Amino acid sequence: MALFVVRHQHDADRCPAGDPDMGATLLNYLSRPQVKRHGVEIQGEAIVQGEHTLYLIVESSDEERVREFMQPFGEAGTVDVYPASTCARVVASGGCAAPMPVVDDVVAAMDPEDACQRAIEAGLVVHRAHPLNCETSIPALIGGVVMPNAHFYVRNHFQIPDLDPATWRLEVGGLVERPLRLSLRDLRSMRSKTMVVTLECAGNGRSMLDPPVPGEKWGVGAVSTAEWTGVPLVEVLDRAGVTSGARDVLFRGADGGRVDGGAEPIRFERSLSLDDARDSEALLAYAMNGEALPIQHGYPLRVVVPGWYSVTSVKWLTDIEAIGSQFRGYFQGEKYVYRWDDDGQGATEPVTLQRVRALITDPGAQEQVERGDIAIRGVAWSGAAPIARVEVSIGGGPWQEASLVGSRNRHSWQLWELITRLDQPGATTLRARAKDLAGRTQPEEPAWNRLGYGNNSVQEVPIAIR
Ligand SMILES: Nc1nc2c(c(=O)[nH]1)N[C@H]1C(S)=C(S)[C@@H](COP(=O)(O)O)O[C@H]1N2
Ligand SMILES: [Mo]
Repeated sequence: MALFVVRHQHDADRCPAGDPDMGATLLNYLSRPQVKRHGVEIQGEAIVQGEHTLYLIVESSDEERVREFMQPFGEAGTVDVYPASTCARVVASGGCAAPMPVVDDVVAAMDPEDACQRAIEAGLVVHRAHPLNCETSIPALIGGVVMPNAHFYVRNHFQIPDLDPATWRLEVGGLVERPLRLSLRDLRSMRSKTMVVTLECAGNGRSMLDPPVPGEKWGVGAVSTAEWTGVPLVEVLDRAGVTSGARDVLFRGADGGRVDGGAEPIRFERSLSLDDARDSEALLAYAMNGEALPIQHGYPLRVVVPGWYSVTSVKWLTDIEAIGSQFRGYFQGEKYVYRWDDDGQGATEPVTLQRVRALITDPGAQEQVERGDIAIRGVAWSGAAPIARVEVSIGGGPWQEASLVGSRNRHSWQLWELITRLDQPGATTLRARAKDLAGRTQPEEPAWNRLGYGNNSVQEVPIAIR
């Protein structure tokens, strides 16, 4: 279906709506079921007050049908038909005049316009329409251990693969005794495990770095928590029998494309050392919050590595390969490494565990708060260890210890709250900081690095007290 904007104008003395009979006939003509018979669907209609001008936004397979449908209006005045597109489509293509983005022909992909439209409708903050990147809006984080799937942040490097579960297979090979080829049904029949796990993008908080660095300009919402169900990675590795020469376990996604102007498209690939693969409790997840994995989160199967920055949690998984050396592909050697120097020439350090961090979810930034008793709430997490304590400072005042709410979950964020009083009207700031059981704390200022990863500096939320 294509989108069109239609404009009809007539002279004041020929206004069909001026005659009650003619007006009624018009309304019937424009009624949804009747319009449908012409192969046209009306999305919106409006008449410009006093201008004798009607605008319609319609969908139809082609312009000819629209013109045919508009014929009675042509008898009363003029009819113009303009091919049109949605805002999501235009932004995804990179401008009003640009054709739809060419998706690298690696795999069948989801329509970028659809993907973007859905994200907008779910209230996600879109940072890039294609490939789709959007963060969870902080007020939406409030009140729950898990994020509903539609509100879970989305981080993509390429187009979103549209995989057919009937033909999709997980290939397990490389340095293994028994290569495997598993269908979704095979995986579903294996021992399953359900875990609540927080995923955080290593670039979360990048927009706070000064001087600014390239990359998606994440606020602090590139983090979410879900209940994941799937097969423990070790089950699959053991079934395949990894041989003693293996060093890394490589995960390959179905998505791919050209990076940095490279001639050949590459696939999205990441690895874990064999030890980390075994010790991390990694899951091959096919369900998210009790539903099949949504397409943008990796349908039909993704890796979920608890505690690690989620670049390692490869979506749309098609291959697991045991390899004899340390993997150094683009997303492991070039990107997702800390470069502490500013010329990019020095040593690098891979992005691994999520750093300890607290977020204030309530009240929200710039919120007006009534003077008196107040509950300040948020979440806190750390890849290395459970959260030991969270403290809150109001207006630069002393740090007050918040209480940790609910169970201490090893791999998901911890809810916390502080009930306190705010007596001074005016503008102030709230800050929250967390410490984990391994003794890790948050820095006051972001630790600048070239690609802007791992910024876990203490968050500051400005509010106004009335
Ligand atoms: N195949 C594939 N897996 C991927 C990515 C990707 O672009 N392709 N992005 C990674 C990054 S950087 C992050 S932060 C998480 C985001 O997961 P989500 O979109 O489900 O929130 O997926 C990871 N897995
Ligand atoms: Mo990420």
